[in-house]
Amino acid sequence: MFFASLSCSPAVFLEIFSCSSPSLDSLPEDHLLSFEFYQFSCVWTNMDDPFDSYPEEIKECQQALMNNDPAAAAAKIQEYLEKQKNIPLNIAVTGETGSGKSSFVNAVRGIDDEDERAAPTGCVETTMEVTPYPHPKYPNVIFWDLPGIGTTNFPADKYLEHVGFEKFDFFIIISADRFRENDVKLAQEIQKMEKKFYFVRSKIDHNIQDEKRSKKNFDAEKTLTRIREDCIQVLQKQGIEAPQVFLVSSFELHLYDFSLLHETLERELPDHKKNALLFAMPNINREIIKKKKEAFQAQIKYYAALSALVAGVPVPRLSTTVDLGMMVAVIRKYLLGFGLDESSLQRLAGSTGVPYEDLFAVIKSALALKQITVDLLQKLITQIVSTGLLMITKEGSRFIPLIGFLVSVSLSFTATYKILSLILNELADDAQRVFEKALGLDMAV
Ligand SMILES: Nc1nc2c(ncn2[C@@H]2O[C@H](COP(=O)(O)OP(=O)(O)OP(=O)(O)O)[C@@H](O)[C@H]2O)c(=O)[nH]1
Ligand SMILES: [Mg+2]
Repeated sequence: MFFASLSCSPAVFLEIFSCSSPSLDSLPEDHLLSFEFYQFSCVWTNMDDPFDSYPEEIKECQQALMNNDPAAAAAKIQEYLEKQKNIPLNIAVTGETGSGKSSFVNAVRGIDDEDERAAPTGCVETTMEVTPYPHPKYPNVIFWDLPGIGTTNFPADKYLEHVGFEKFDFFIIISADRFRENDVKLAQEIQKMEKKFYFVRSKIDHNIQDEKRSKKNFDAEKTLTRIREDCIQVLQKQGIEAPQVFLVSSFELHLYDFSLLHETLERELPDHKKNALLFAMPNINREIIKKKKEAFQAQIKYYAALSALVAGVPVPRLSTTVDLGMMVAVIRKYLLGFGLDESSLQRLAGSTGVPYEDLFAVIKSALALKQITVDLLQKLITQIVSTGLLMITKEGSRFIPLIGFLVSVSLSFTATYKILSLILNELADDAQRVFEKALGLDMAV
């Protein structure tokens, strides 16, 4: 039985496992905990985690522990993580023909227009059907390329029925010029359906280039402000109260208002959908990379708990077992999220014109761009332990540990937590360096 080998009762274990603010002072003296386990309980219960959207699984997990059933507790955590991964996000992209809908759908998904998964683009390719384009790395996030309202000849209300508006989390209405009557009617109808909409003024790179060519005293900020204000005024005149307009170039998402668009969407989405949006965003600024890292970090306690609850394998020099297979899967997610896989880096080199070798040269982690295997990870962990970066044993033995399972649970939890955090930090740093190199922001290096 799970608690049979513990020197404290299930109730005490759960008190530590689930209390909102565990404190050493408040623990009964006859149940002295090892420092490691104290850390385990603190991290598990006390971390500020804005991404927790399925706390009921976690409650069920605690219940399973109460029933002396670690396998069921682990299954509940798995279920929670699986649900997190599959939270659907459906984004409708609409606007008049030629406005740049399909290009936007491709750019946000980090896909070249020539890619076989790309939405067809060009002067003569007209989007005629409602077409879903799942994100290549996060298929739960789907961008829907919609035919322009003018293309269908439906009035706004019938148009919304035609495209199946219920399934969309929000609408992006794109125009390459001032917004027209059709855009406004559509927005008003979307509002009636109690859905959100955002205006994207596309091809802003064109305007900037034109202005640069024609004006002696060219000022990019002034030009952008003028275009933004003009769009807002036109929309207000036609009856949209406080239109949210974002100036975007699908060829240069890191410039202009795309970051602002992401921030706004993130702010206005329900909490449990924020992560789905974040992971689907390309790494176009430092803030997005930082937020992805925080979101990954917030999940580590669950993986560490899983590792502690299931039988892992011993790693040389680590004096505890960890679930290496699970860790491999998690690290692969980090590589994808940060674009530190081979194909993402190739594509980044292609789209920025910075040679692949130059991007490769700023990467320091031994795991970036690798095919992650259990073997590779095991070697790396052994290396980390021998360099003294990870002192699980020493820290554990400095304190009076509880005997038996509790110690192994706490050590496994702590080891997994520390290893994943260490790897995540390194990969996030690599992602920042690659981003800076790609955009030529690394002059000081
Ligand atoms: N310079 C520039 N050109 C863009 C941008 N977005 C789209 N384009 C170009 O505009 C043209 C039309 O883009 P599409 O993405 O096919 O437009 P669409 O709204 O899907 O068009 P339809 O499917 O015909 O309704 C293409 O030649 C794109 O390359 C942009 O941000 N900047
Ligand atoms: Mg199109």
